[in-house]
Amino acid sequence: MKKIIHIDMDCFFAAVEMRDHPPYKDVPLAVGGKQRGVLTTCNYKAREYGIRSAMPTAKAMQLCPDLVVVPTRMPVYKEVSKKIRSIFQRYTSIIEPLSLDEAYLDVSDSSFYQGSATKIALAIRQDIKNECNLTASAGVAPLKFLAKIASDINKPDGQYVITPNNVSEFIKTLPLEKIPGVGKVTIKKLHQSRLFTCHDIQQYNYHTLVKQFGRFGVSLWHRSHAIDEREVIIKRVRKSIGVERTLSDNLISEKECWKFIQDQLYPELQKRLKQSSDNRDIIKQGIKIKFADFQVTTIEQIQPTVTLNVYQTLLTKVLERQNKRAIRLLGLYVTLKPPQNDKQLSLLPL
Ligand code: TTP
Ligand code: MG
Repeated sequence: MKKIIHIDMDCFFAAVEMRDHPPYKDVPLAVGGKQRGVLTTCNYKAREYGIRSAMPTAKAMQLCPDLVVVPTRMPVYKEVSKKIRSIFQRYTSIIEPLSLDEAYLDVSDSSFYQGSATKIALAIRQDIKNECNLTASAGVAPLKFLAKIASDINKPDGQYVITPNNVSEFIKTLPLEKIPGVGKVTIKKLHQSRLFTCHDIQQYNYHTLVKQFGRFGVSLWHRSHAIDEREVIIKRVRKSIGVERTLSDNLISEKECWKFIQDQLYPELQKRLKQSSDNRDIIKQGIKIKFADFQVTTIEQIQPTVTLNVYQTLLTKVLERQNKRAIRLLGLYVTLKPPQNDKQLSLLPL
């Protein structure tokens, strides 16, 4: 059995702001927003009012008129992120960062604290506290997805351990929406089939599940039986090459988007493709869009050679999902054929 730790900083951007401006500690605080009108995150005081990441600032202000909104300071967060990764390195070299504030660590072979993952997690959190003056939460489990779920249980500034002996008991009552990758749409469908917990999936007919949910059903069946064979991957195999831009002014019309793609993104993508040392075949062309409310959507088409025309078709199609929302980020990418020895990666995301 592996020993995996998932570490996740508490209200990361907001915590950094409170650390650097102590008066913010006592007020509801959110980060981001003013200009673009959307929040990246907020502190726990603000969460008491129902404020959440990706919420429009106007809505947050309605919920809490005293909310203090400060701009993001990405370079500072990146610096902290580097620092916490250097702390992780003290305990294991098998580290898989998921974002600036989150990582999986495999400590199965670590000799620190007689190999106690619980104590290693405590030590890491203590180091972060001492050296960054910030708090982190941790989850410890024999499987990746359980470690991630566990890190949320005693948040903030806490940790939760699922021992190999406790796995099956823990899984039984686990609500399906807690499984990373199960989103709002899927959960609705699952509930319609009267599937609420992993135990429900265990009792369900495998073939019916796969018929209803396709490949996703297979992954869900695995997770619900406590199967997650994913390793903590130090360096990911590149699955795509792309360029994306957060726009200084949100775009609205298809025409504006198309101009931006033609003039900026497409030439840049071509440059990247030329520079790329990955000499792998292309499978698909795709477009990524982030709307003003932070919802991200992508659209792809199988296409072994990159052409501008295909991007035009995809743009028209993807904007059918716009619903009058402005666009804050546009990206073009291609997906690459995996190298021959690349193992089949799991279907459920991290
Ligand atoms: P999260 O770990 O999702 O959130 P958090 O650390 O703020 O809060 P929690 O205590 O619940 O872990 O995200 C980490 C940081 O990423 C967050 O501080 C801000 C940033 N972020 C965005 O910029 N946009 C987003 O939509 C989200 C969800 C996060
Ligand atoms: Mg976090």
